[in-house]
Amino acid sequence: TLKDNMENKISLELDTQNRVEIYFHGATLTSWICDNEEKIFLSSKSVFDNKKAIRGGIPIVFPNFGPWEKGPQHGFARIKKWTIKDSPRKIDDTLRVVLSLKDDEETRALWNHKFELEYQVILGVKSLKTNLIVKNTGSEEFDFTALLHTYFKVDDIGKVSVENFKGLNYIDKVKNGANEIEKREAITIDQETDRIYASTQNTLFINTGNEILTLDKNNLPDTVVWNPWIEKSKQMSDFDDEDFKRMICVEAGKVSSRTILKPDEQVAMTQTLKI
Ligand code: TA6
Repeated sequence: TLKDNMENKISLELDTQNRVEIYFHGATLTSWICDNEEKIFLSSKSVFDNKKAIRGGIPIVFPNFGPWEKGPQHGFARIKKWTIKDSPRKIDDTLRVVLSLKDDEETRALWNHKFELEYQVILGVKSLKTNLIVKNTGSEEFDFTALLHTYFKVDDIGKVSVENFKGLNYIDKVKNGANEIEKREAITIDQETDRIYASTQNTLFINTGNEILTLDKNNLPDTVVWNPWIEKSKQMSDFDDEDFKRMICVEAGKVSSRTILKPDEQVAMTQTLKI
């Protein structure tokens, strides 16, 4: 049921043990309580000024992953105000809300295309599905990259491992974009890590130290693994110096190649998190 529908965010409560919180700013899901436990990391220093991207949660990266010449890095979707397209509704044993973002003068000034984004958030018992649909509502084709920049909450990064990447190519942004191959069964984090794995499996396993969280994805072929570690944490004003110990980003995306949409075409990209 829709609870405390404030002007900045909505909370969806499936039952007392399972609920999510979504800010209209960037349609940023900032909390996923599952079996009464928070699974998503949100920085205690995150700025909620409806300007800066929220530090944590699941920021939506569109129409560009990474730096670009048309505005802030990672595009404008995560810093625009989204609206409710379909109010929260019970569907079988899940609760679903749909949010949307359409082009406006501000976005067209940065990136001159007409689009509609639809973001379906579907909360189930022990699962959270997020489906991002990109529609080209204009008269010319455009291309984009997109990604769900999910911050997972962990107790101790030293106990975390991420699996199912062995043998895959990755771009190592910590080594000036060097092209490497993952040799490990399990990715562990003991230094700044910022890697773009291409053509990854559609099922990934995140061992948070407490449990194995499964990330199933569809039409999100790439996966970014990021932890800022010590130095980068100090450089982020909206992130505690010690917060690198309490989070890991495993980000399902479509970023290794640009997706082209012709007029009236659309594409859906889905991530389902399960305990
Ligand atoms: O997803 C990893 C990354 O691209 C890192 O390089 C780092 O920049 C991170 O995103 C956070 O970016 P942000 O713009 O949210 O500070």
